[in-house]
Amino acid sequence: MIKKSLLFLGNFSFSKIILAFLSLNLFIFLLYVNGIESNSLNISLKYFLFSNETIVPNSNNSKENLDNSTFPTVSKNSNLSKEYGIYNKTLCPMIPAKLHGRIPVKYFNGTFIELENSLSNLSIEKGGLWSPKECKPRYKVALIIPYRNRENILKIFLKNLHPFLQKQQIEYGIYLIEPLQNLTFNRGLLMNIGFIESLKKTNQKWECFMFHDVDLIPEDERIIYSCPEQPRHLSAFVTKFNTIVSGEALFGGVSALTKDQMKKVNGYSNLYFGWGGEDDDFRYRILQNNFKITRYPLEIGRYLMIRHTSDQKINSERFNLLKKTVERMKTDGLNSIEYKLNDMIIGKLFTKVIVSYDENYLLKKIY
Ligand code: NGS
Repeated sequence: MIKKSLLFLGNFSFSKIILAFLSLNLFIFLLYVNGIESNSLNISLKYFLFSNETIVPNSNNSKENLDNSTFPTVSKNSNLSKEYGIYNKTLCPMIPAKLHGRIPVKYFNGTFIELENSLSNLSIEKGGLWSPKECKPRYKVALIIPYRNRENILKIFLKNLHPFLQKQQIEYGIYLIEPLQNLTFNRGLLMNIGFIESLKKTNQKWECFMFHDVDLIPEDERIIYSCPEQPRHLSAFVTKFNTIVSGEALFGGVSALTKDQMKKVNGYSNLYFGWGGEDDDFRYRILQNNFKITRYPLEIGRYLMIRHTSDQKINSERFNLLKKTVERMKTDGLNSIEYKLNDMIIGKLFTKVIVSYDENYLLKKIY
């Protein structure tokens, strides 16, 4: 009798173990079938199945650390702590402590190699990418710069902007978008291409975009290259030939939008070939979508425009186009763009995207 019951008990626990083992396998299999394969799940499964290291829950609930709380804190010296080490860092401050006020623009007239050498201590990664090492960056920012035939100005831009951005402790990338020589320059279209290509190239990394003219250099460290809740016009006061250009109705020069805001307004119009109007069109789109444009005050929002001769022809159609901005904005922009990517050059200080487009085709497509 006792022998029989022991046998029964033995059989019972053995079948229970088998059952538990099968259920665990089934559970893991179902998770994969359902495509539930998030990072955190991977990390915890990795731990559960293969590790005897303990995950210490993040007990620091200060405001700064809340955004980190989804990441497990791993005991020091473990391999995983090295692998996932970045998650242990605290967020970089919203406004870095070392920012002072006005800064002089540095001029540069050496070669590109000399420029690269002069910036070699900044640890800029290929393609003009950078991220702070001492903290986890709050903002991932792409600078989109329509560009053609401005080598000397570009050197001054890079000489000033790389150290300026690094002081802000943001993660950033610098993208120049250049049309083939025979094409009419189209600033809005090039901004749209920069938005699309910079996201494609980085697997959708960027969250915030600075649409930036190459001839504008910030003159104050308190101009933060991040995206606040509303679109921001950064170059609110531009010193151009010794006079200050400013106005509530302007939105060109340097402006900041989040990825979502850019998508919501369908980007820039693709139809402004030549100088003028595309920034006014963009501003109408933003206001029409119930966003408010913010600006820094006169003491902060200061840029210097580097002198150059203009080689762009003025777009005589711009006022006609502006009359129909609102009517057209849902069908003319990111969702209707067509271009050819001719080349992508990964430089030491920037990524250059070389493109071509068919002016007549794009204009006919809408009208
Ligand atoms: C407006 C242009 C804008 C231009 C702004 C500032 O008149 O595209 O001047 O120009 N709009 C039209 O022509 C419709 S600036 O002072 O930078 O030369 O951005």
